[in-house]
Amino acid sequence: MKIALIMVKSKVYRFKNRSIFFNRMPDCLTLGMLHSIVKNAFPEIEIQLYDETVEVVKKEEIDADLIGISAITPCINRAYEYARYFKNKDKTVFIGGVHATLLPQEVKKHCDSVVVGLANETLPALIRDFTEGNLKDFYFQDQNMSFENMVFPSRSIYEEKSLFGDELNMVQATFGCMNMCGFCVQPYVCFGHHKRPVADVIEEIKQIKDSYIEFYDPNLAKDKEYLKELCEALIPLKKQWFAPMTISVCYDEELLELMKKAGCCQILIGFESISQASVKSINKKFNTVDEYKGCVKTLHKHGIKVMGSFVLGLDGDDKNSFGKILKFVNDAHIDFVRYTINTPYPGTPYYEEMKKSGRIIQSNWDYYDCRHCVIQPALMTKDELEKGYDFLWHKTYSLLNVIKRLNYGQSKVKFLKQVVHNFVFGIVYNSMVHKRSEGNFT
Ligand code: B12
Ligand code: SF4
Repeated sequence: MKIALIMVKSKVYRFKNRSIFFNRMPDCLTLGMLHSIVKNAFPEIEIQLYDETVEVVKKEEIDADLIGISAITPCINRAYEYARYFKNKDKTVFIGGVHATLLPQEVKKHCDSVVVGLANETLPALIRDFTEGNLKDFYFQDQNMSFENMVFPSRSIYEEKSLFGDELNMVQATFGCMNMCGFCVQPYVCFGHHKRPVADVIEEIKQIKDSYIEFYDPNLAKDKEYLKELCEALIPLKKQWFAPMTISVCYDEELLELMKKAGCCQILIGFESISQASVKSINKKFNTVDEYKGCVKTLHKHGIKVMGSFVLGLDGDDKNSFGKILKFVNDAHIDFVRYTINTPYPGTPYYEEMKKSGRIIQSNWDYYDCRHCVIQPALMTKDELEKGYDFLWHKTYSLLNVIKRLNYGQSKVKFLKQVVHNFVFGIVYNSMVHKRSEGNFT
């Protein structure tokens, strides 16, 4: 039996100019994990992998009995196009991923079967049922699913697809997050917050050749005791690492010291807004705007760089907010900055709330890529918000602002290295990654 697993790209987002080499760098663990799940359960099955985010996929050449498609919300329409194509060829199609988890009933209309939540246990069940002619409409992640002894992702699947033959260097120790921030899907994607045993994570990391790893956890600091245990175990491995976590870590200097010792070089923090009213509107209780600058300073003191993430267009923001944010990120000396437009994802209470109050102005999921305004902002127009988003991405990464922002007393060598790194990051993002377009591609 042959199974094809396809990761689809989104329509109005990036991955259009495939010739540019940045487009051939894999940045997702999903196919590696799905490949490993199938391979472990059914070593005899032939698995074909296609990732539209790094390669041109010729669907006419795909010949498999079972077709599985992975998509997040902004990619889901593309997944439906693929599903229609393969169903017309009498193939059996199933779809999984975040959108399928949030809106399984919608997704079912486009395929034979839907996988809801993590696929570790359900994908083998689906394949077994298919071979027995007993495929079900839905496969739901068991709420008591075990996170012990999870299979390790297949790390070399991009050897031929990517530009540099990269091995995947990402790892996930914890899943989900129950902090319930309004705009976030994490409370709903895998039915709670789950932790793998530290020993399992360490065993997996030992097998990663790269000396730098990225944690793909939504919030690695959700459980501080767990993070401490993980850090202790990471020390002998001498890896450098990056992870997303909340600002709460900045209030525990002992933990920061341990993180640094364990190889942490940068963390991503969701500051979200510099307006306390906006922060409150999304229920991000632990973010105190007045303390942001001090928190960044503390991280720098411990040798940890900060990638600051901001959500634009929250209910306390108006068209004057963008200039203030630019000044703030410079004054606070945030090392890297990311901006997204506030996007309520379908299938969450936040989306329902926006729908009820008549604020949804775009219902095509293609535009739910955090680069387009899909809801009526409270204190400005859609145009003002999108222009403010463009303004911030461009201004934040202009050479002048990069120099201002990174001038916080680090050594000359570190400063120059950071300026170059930031400048390149800015060029990449501004020219292709965050760019908005109407996306006509085949
Ligand atoms: C890496 C990553 C990216 C990468 C690439 C993602 C991609 N597919 O295009 C980059 C950096 C490009 C990116 C960009 C964006 N991302 Co992103 N990203 C992630 C991240 C951090 C990790 C994904 C990952 O590799 N997980 C590890 C794998 C193993 O888990 P998984 O993908 O969930 O897969 C499991 C299940 O979902 C399921 N499954 C998934 N697919 C399939 C398919 C089949 C057939 C089956 C059976 C099962 C199945 O089984 C898998 C194993 O259990 C997640 C957060 C997270 N921790 O999950 C966000 C996340 C997926 N991103 C998200 C968002 C919003 C975006 C952006 C829109 C905005 C932004 N942040 O800039 C853009 C848009 C991208 C686009 N293509 O248009 C949201 C998705 C929300 C949604 N409703 O879909 C997430 C969940 C983050 C969040 N907000 O919580 N992202
Ligand atoms: S802390 Fe981060 S991951 Fe957790 S719910 Fe809030 S935004 Fe989502």
